[in-house]
Amino acid sequence: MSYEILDSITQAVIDMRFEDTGTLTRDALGAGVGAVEIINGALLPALDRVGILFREGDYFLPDVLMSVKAYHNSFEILEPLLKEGDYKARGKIMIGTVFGDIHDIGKNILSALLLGNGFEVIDVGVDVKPEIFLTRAKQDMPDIIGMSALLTTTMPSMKDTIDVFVEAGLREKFKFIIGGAPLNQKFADEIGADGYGEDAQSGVELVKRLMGI
Ligand code: B12
Repeated sequence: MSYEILDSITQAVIDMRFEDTGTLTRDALGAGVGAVEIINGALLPALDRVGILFREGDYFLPDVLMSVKAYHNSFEILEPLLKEGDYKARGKIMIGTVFGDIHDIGKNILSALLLGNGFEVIDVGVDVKPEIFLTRAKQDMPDIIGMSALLTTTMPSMKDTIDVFVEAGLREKFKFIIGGAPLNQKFADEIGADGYGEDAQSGVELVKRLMGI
């Protein structure tokens, strides 16, 4: 039963039926399917499929945007449920999408899962210049700074950001973690990041490891 509902949500996102995604998500929750299960079992596979349709030229940007809107109609119902975890903050995580890049879906999922796991999250948004990461970090003093990039052309901005902290003599005050589809551990090692998470769940586990939890 739950698999059928998850498949229906996946298909509704792919088909850009943004009103249906909200209704189906509520139905799934009513049937006892968990928020994380809906994200991992329905929403993420849907976006993967949309990505393939886009790459293969079957979908154009407006189609992708409408699918993302359909995704949001589901995710905004799930997000508050993810935040209902233990609220005693276990650490402060700053997260942003790097300069030149406006992809924020992965970043938002990681933020929501971190909140759900009891971390305080400071989301500095998208298209964040290295200097802004530095200014905000000095202001909010997070334990960990997470950077997201979805474009190969914006990956170098991750190194630029770490370099700005090195130049300011503040590199050792913070741990840096990175993620996003084009990245890997090798790239993280090359730019001197403290860790790489291939998906939001591994991002949460990485954060816990770095915090010694
Ligand atoms: C949705 C989307 C868009 C939307 C973004 C909407 C939004 N609000 O984010 C829109 C339509 C705006 C868009 C625009 C563009 N896009 Co786009 N987009 C996508 C698409 C289809 C899905 C991306 C996505 O959200 N995936 C789902 C999320 C959940 O995955 P994720 O971000 O990787 O995150 C997961 C992990 O990586 C990890 N993670 C992510 N961040 C972090 C951070 C940390 C710290 C950690 C630990 C983990 C972590 O956890 C997440 C959950 O598991 C991809 C194709 C694809 N399948 O990847 C193309 C894609 C990324 N886009 C692409 C391109 C080229 C563009 C444009 C340049 C297109 C254009 N010509 O205008 C613009 C760029 C705009 C800009 N300056 O950023 C290319 C990139 C190619 C490349 N090699 O660089 C892709 C791969 C499509 C393709 N096959 O060509 N895009």
